[in-house]
Amino acid sequence: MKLPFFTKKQAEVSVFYPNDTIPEHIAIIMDGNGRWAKQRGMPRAAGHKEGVSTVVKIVKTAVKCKVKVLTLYTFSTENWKRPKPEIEFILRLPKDFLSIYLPDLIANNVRIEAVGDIGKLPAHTREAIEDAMERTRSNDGLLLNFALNYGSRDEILNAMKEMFLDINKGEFSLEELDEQKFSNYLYTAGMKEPDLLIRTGGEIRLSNFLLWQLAYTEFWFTDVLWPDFSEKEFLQALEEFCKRKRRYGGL
Ligand code: V0D
Repeated sequence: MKLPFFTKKQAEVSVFYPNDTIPEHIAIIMDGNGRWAKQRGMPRAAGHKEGVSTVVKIVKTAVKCKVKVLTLYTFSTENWKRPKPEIEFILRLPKDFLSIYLPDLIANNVRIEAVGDIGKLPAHTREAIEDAMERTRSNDGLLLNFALNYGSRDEILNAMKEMFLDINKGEFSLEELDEQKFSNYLYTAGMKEPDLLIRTGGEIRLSNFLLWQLAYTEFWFTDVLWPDFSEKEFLQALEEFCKRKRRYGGL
C-alpha cells in the first residue's frame, strides 16, 4: 500500500468555495471498508488500510477548502463485537497514521481532537492520540475530530451523569437547565454542530452517531464504499450542500 503524502502546505492552495456557503463542520460515517475488501477477495484489514488512504485524501481536501471541523466516525462502541484480531488491527491504525502524518498535519496547522470514551482504549492507542492532541493544541486551522469508541447514547448518558453530579454539588438547579447547558456535557462541548453529514457505503441510517448534534444537519448519502470515496464525491456533497436552503424550522 502506498499512501499519498501531503506534498505542500495545503492552506496555500486556492479555495473553491466562498467561506460563507461552505459547511463549516462536516461529519462522516466512513462505511464500506470490509465490503470493499470482500469484493476483491482480500481480508477486511486490507479494506481498513485502504480506508486510511481515503482519510488522508479527504483531510487534505478539507484543509484546502478551509473546512473548520471534520468529524470522522472511526470506531463505535458497537465495534467491540467484532472478531478480536480485527479490533486489534483497527486499534493500531491511529498510531500508524500519526507516526506518518503528524508532522504534515502540524505543518498544515491542523488541530487533532477526539470524542468518545477514549479512556477504554488500549494504552498504545490512547497515548498516541493524546500526544497528537497535546502537540496540536494551539493550531487554529482545520479541527480534525476523531470519534473513537464513540456511541451517541453512551455520550448522552455520560453527559446526564456528569450533569447530575454538578447539580447535586449545587452548581446550578434543574430549573436552570437548558439545551445550551446540557450540550456542554457532551463530548462535543464547545464545538459547532455539524452542517453536513456524509455517509458512504449505501446504508441510510445514523448508527448511533451524534444523535443530539445532528438535529438540524443536512444529510448526504452515497453508495460509494469508503475506500473508493474521493475528492470528486466530497466536492459533490459540498456543492449540493451549497444549493440547499436551511431553515432550522423557520420559514
Ligand atoms: C478504519 C475507515 C484513521 C474506518 C478509516 C481506531 C475504519 C480507517 C484513524 C485515526 C480507522 C484515528 C485517530 C487518530 C488518527 C487516525 C483511524 C480507527 C480506524 C479506529 F488520532 N483511520 N482510522 N482510527 N480506519
